[in-house]
Amino acid sequence: MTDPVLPPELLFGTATAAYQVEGATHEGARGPSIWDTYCRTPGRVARGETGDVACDHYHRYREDVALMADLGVDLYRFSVAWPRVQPTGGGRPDPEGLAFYDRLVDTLLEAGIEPVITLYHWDLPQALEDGGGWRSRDTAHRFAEYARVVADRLNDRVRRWITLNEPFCSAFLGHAVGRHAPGTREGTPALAAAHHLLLAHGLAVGELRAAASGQVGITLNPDHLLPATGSEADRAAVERARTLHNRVWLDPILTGAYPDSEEETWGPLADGSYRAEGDLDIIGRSLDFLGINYYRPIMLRDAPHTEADPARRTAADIGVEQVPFEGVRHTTMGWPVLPDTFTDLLVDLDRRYPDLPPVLITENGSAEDDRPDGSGRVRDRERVDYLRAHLAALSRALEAGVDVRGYFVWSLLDNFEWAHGYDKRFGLVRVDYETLERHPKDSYRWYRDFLAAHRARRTQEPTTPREG
Ligand code: IFM
Repeated sequence: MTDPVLPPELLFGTATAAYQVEGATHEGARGPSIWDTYCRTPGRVARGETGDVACDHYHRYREDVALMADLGVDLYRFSVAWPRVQPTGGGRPDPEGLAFYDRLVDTLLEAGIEPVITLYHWDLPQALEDGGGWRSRDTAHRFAEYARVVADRLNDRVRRWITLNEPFCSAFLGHAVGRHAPGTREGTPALAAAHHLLLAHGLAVGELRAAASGQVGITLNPDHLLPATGSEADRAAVERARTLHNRVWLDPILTGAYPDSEEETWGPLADGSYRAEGDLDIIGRSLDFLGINYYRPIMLRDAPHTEADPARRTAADIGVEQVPFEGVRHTTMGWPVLPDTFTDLLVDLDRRYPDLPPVLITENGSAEDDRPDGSGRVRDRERVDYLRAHLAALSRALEAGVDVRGYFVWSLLDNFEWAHGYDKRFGLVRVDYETLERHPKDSYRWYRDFLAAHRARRTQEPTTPREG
């Protein structure tokens, strides 16, 4: 397969998140986050691994920025660790915590790379969890204050802001499935968490607009959901899952209303007791871009609820079951590689949401079983094929009229893959966790060549300049 040719104005980057790469969890006054606690709870994370050291990006960020400069990316998406900035989730910021992000932003700008900040990539200060966490409305207000602190400090240099990363995971993997921190299995409180995350997003949009002149968006991970059969029951199962995975996020943010499919999905759990008048006006504040993370489709069939009594169900117990895809390659995450579904998802979102803002693909990539050969080289052909095929799929979405402005590979580095620990490797750069040495993989060299050709077209082809 040859490399796809994408419009020269499309921006490219790589992405990481604080808890997955920074390490240095005891540096400065940083407080514990819910992930520090979760990692220390026996049986939660594979092999008992933690983000304590991770890739040591906190100390090695200069080397990582140099790698990105050599790669030739336009953008670097990283997250700010809330407990590094406000150790207990409120009050006076820790100067040492903020200073780290100052240094990182300055180093990026010196290297000609635009910083793109995610304010929340799952590391809630533990002190806030102790007070109810995302189940509590107060956490949304604390988040807005934190957003203001970071924006006041960095808005002179940062032009693109992402409020939350994948609130679906925070709310439902965290409070209903229990596979992410804080690791509980709840009903209505998980739906309250979802609402408060949305409210936190909307309040932060207000703060960012007041403090910063840059662009503001959110990153969601809408799923491309397929029914296992054409039966009425399987199609209804997909619609329930669409509400849980996609609509409960996209509808309030883009249309200012919750979907009418909530009752069919959650019954009495979605009692709305946690919603206040005016919340939807805040949640629906207009955005400059929508971040979308995409990796793989999901196939579903109708299935019995785990719990017969609707009042005792978790918010994830919606009567659906995943069905494996046969005859396709799977990554080491067990995710099927079906790039056409990336086009389908983007086109589908564009049709469903007429007011869809310009899109940034804020994550896309694959975890592979890549190992160095005798000479230390990582020949990760599967990752190159994955990225190439997904870029070709993106190009088809653009041809179909979807307004996509940027694309980020997940991830720059191998890193801490949450409950899976360190053995799921997504990086363009291999990290040797014994020595913390970085070793660019073949996919890094491929992306570098791809970006060089892309940049060359910028100077050759006349483009219509546009914001973004
Ligand atoms: O590593 C994660 C990231 O933190 C959020 N999006 C999905 C990635 C791969 O699972």
